[in-house]
Amino acid sequence: MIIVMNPDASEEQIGGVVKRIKDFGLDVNISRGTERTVIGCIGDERKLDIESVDALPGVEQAMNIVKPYKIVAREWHKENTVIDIKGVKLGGNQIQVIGGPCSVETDDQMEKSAQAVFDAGCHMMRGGAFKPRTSPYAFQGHGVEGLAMFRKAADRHNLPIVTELMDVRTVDAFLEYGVDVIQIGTRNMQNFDLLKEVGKLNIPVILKRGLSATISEWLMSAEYIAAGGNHNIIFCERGIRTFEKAYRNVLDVTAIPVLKKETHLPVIVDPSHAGGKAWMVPALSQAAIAAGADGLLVEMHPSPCDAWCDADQALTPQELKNLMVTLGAIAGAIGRTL
Ligand SMILES: [Mn+2]
Repeated sequence: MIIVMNPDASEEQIGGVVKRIKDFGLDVNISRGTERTVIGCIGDERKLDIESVDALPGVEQAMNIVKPYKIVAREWHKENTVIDIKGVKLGGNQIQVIGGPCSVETDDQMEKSAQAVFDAGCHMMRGGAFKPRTSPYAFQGHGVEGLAMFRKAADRHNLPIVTELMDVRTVDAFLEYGVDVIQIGTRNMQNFDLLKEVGKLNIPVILKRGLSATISEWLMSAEYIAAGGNHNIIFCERGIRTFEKAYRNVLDVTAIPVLKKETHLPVIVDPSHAGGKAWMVPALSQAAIAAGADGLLVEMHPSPCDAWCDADQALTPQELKNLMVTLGAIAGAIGRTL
C-alpha cells in the first residue's frame, strides 16, 4: 500500500500513519519530496484495511498495490487451470460447449434434449431444477424431482450435468444425484454464505457474473469459494445490465481477455441469457470463442416454442448442430479444438 499525505500534513500526522501501519505488523518506507510525503508499506498489506488508513488525519489518498485476491490470481499461478469433469477437460486447448434446456420439464423433454446435446457433439449438459425466476408466480422448477429426471436422461448419453444451486439446504440432494458441476447464478454471485458452502465441496463450480458486478467483485466472489478449499471454479460471463434496452443484457466480450489475464481459471460465456433472443446466440457465441473463451453455456430445447422458461432464447437441436460446425472452424483458426 502506498499512502500519499496532504501537502500540509504535519510531522505528527505522518507519525500517526506510521504508527497505524506498524501496529498491523508492517514496516514503512518514508519518502519526503519537496511538496509532499509518500509512505510505502512493506509486508503483507492485506492485513491493513485501506479505509482505516484513508480516514487518518493528513492522508490524501491510500492505494493498494497488491491485488486483494490471491488463490484465483494468475499472479500466483501462471499456468491455465484445467478442470476435469468426469474426464471432460475444461480450460485446456479444447473448447467445451454445454448445451441443454433452461429448465427440466418432463422425462420426454429431457430425453430428447440429452439426445440432441449428444448428437450436436457437446460433452456436457445443462438444465435447471431449481429456478430463480423474477416472478414468484412463474414456474419455479421441479426441484429434487427435476434432478432425478435430469440425471436419468444425461446418464443415457454419458453427459456430465450442470445445474444451479440456490439454497444450501439442497446441497445434500445435489450430492445424492451426483451433480457434476454446480452453477451459482447471477443473482447469487455475492451470496457469500452460499459461496462459503460450495467452497467446502469437492465439485466444480460455475460462477456466473452478477448482472451489475465489476470484474474485481467477481474475482473476490471466486476467492470466497477458493478460500474454502474448492479451487475448481469456472467464470461465466452472462451479460451485464446497462442503459441499452434493445436486448436483454450486454455481453461483455471485453471481460474475457481481462479475466484470462487476471486469473488462471477457465472462462466461459452464456450467450443465451446475454442476448435473450435465440437469433443472437450464434453471433455472440462466435464472438466469445474468437475472444478466447474456454467454453459456452447454451440453451437448447427440443421444441423452443413449448419451453416453460426462456422460450425465446433457446436454440433448436438443428441450430445447435449448425452452431457447433461454425464454432469448430473458429476454434481451428485460433489453434484450438472443439
Ligand atoms: Mn434460462
